[in-house]
Amino acid sequence: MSYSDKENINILCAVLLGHGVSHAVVCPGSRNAPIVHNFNECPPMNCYPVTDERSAGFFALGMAEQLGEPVAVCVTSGTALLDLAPAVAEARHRHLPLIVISADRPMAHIGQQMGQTIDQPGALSRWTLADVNLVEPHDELTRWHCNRMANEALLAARRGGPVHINVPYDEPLFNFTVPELPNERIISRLPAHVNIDNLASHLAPAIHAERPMLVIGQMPQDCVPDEVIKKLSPCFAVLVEALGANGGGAPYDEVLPLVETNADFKPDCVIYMGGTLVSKRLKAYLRQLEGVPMIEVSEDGEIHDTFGHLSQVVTCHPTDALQALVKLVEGVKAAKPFAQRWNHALDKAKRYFDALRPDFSQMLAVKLALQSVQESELPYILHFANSQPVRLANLFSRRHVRCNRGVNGIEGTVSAAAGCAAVIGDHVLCVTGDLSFFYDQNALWNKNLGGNLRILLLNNGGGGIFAGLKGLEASPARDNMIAGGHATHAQGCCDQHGVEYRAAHGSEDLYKGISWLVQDGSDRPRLLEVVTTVERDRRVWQQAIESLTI
Ligand SMILES: Cc1ncc(C[n+]2csc(CCOP(=O)(O)OP(=O)(O)O)c2C)c(N)n1
Ligand SMILES: [Mg+2]
Repeated sequence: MSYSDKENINILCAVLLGHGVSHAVVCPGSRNAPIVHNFNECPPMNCYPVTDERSAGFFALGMAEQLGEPVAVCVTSGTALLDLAPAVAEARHRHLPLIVISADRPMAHIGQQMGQTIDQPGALSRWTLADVNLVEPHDELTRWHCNRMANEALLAARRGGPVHINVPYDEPLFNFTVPELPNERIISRLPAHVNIDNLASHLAPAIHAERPMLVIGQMPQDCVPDEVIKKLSPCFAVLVEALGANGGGAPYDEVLPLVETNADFKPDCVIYMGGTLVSKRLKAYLRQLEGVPMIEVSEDGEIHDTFGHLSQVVTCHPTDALQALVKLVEGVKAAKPFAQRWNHALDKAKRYFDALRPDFSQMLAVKLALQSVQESELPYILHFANSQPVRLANLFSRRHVRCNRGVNGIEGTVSAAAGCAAVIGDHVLCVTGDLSFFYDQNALWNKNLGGNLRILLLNNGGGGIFAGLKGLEASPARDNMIAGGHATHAQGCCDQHGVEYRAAHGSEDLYKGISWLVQDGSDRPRLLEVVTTVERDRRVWQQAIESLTI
């Protein structure tokens, strides 16, 4: 084994390994070649080559989400770094530990027409938790500085979010002559002990309220198990979407229009925790409630006044808060009628969607796919794209769903699912709309893909979500310009990348296609393209919602 002769690279590698980082997505380039060379030489480091940096960022994000560990993504100098911006923004809003490592040229070359040179330090600082520039050390002080900054960045990533480590160095780049990595100091940070009784005392006002509501936003898998919801439901109306709960949540966005003018459903205290909510309607409903105390559980103590009436922030991890709430509920003798009313309505809506038999449409495709996953012997993780797929998940999923919901981008869904699939033996089902899929088709241009990645492509020829925006139908620009209407299909790109492909144009193809998609038996990814139209999807959706009663 021999490493680069660049001291800053070797210090960084030693510190990364010391902090337990063992997964690195590596992108091509000559400036970052010595870093990639080093990673490849370090036995504990698993390297995943991905060419398109935009996809690489989301691939790393999907890995970090699955592993619950920081994952590095290493890029060359210039625009390669900027191509990571969408994934870095998503990681920031989802609190996912992404370590961006960019190779750089000496500062003196910036703006001097030297090629592939931009001002890199701090280029993504609007979204990163730490930004460090590891200039080449030349004495003990600069070596200490380099070590300390690398440690700072990695500790910041463990707080939950992206960090940027910029590494400038001069040529020659390819001297691989150092036999060992340096023995570097590793700084650790230990968590403070959490006192559940103390937390319970902060959250007690909710339990004394007559009509307490618990709203849970996006949460990592396994943070909100079914037992917790069951234990809380005698006291709280628990509103959680498929992105939050292990059991997939409940379709409260559809229940809300049926109850929002009924005072019996109005909460008198709201506790909110987790990330973003898909439901715009709930946000609007809670925003117009006056005088209702609202308590946010926020891991880092930051304020998210999502409903406009935040009265208190409790700083702790949501799972600790849930534990404290369960303890409080255990001490309550009688169930609260408000909670029963809400939870009954939510259960009824769930049963309605479970029993629904929609016509051929993206809705039928999602329902069948989820049913098939539920019945499958294979363990499955679900990744849904933004726009209508994630909304369909909220109607039909009875298990946790992942989604790039931090910033709601339509890019990077397939890449994130692929990253997850690369670090897990389980199968991953990625459900995506057509614009999301074609945007991210370079996710398939990836050597790390195997047979555990399955993609359900809902191709309705454009952004179907725009057909539901009231007033937009008056614009002649809607279909072609605003909704990105197109006639593209996925067979070509699947063939090109060795992805097994089938299409479904009607119910019969769909039933067969879904069972082919979900079953075992391939070492290549599979993709089922369900071909519908925006109008069909909209009609089926409307019919389904209109018949819901509670
Ligand atoms: C990067 C990015 N560009 C544009 C948008 C705006 N946008 C939101 S949903 C959507 C349409 C998505 O279409 P598709 O993936 O086909 O899903 P459908 O609406 O048909 O279900 C667009 C363009 C976005 N969220 N992110
Ligand atoms: Mg579409």
